[in-house]
Amino acid sequence: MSADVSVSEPSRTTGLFISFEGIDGSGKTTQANLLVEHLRSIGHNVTRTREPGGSPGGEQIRALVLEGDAGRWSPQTELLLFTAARRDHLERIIRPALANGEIVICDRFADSTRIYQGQRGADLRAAVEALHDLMIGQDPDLTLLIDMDPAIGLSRAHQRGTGEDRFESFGEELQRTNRAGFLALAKQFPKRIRVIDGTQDIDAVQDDIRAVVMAALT
Ligand code: T5A
Repeated sequence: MSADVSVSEPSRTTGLFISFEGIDGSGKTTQANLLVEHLRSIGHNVTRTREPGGSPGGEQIRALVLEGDAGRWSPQTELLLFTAARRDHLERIIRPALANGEIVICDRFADSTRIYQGQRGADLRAAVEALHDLMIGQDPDLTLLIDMDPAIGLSRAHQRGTGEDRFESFGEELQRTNRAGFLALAKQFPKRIRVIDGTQDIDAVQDDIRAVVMAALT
């Protein structure tokens, strides 16, 4: 087989599930897009998706949870909505793509629920895990956690201007708590979650990400 053919026909027969995580505005979307572009350019089949959303039903739930007043939903109701969206997304998009041998790159997954909902009440983290085990039962093979100063992340997220700002309206203190929570998760799952320094320029962050992903693919 020539070098050209091996590049255009990667030999993966089982999929690889990669998620991006981090606080709001940490650069997940930018980095996920660059990674997808790179992996496709070297011949991989990639499904690019996101949460909340990713499937038609999941996107409808996305509008419910991300728009409106901060107090629109209680943390418990949010947990149910995010889990419902994730279940639909898994059934319709993620599992079929993985079964087809594709690399799935997902902008946020269950770790976001562990942090954004699980840290908002004493008994909520246990409820998040129980519901995850019952209804989702799967975590990514690899999670890229983009670590970022909360003030910078929040100012970047505010520039987005999409109206999906319900969580950012909780303010910088929540971002600080969430950053600490993500870093603690990375210590809890050191094999799956890799911490990337998001304060570097875009290309340098991407270089670090590619090094981790290419190692996972070999
Ligand atoms: N949520 C989600 C839950 O509460 N529970 C859950 O279970 C799930 C799944 C929406 C919200 O939903 C919550 C968490 C969130 O609050 P989201 O759509 O992923 O989730 O929202 P954000 O994280 O806020 O997404 P953003 O698009 O704002 O941030 P990103 O994707 O982290 O950042 P990105 O790439 O869009 O970059 C933001 C800006 O910074 C610039 C970019 O060009 C862009 O302008 N930038 C950089 N500038 C300088 N240097 C760099 N290295 C840069 N990288 C990016």
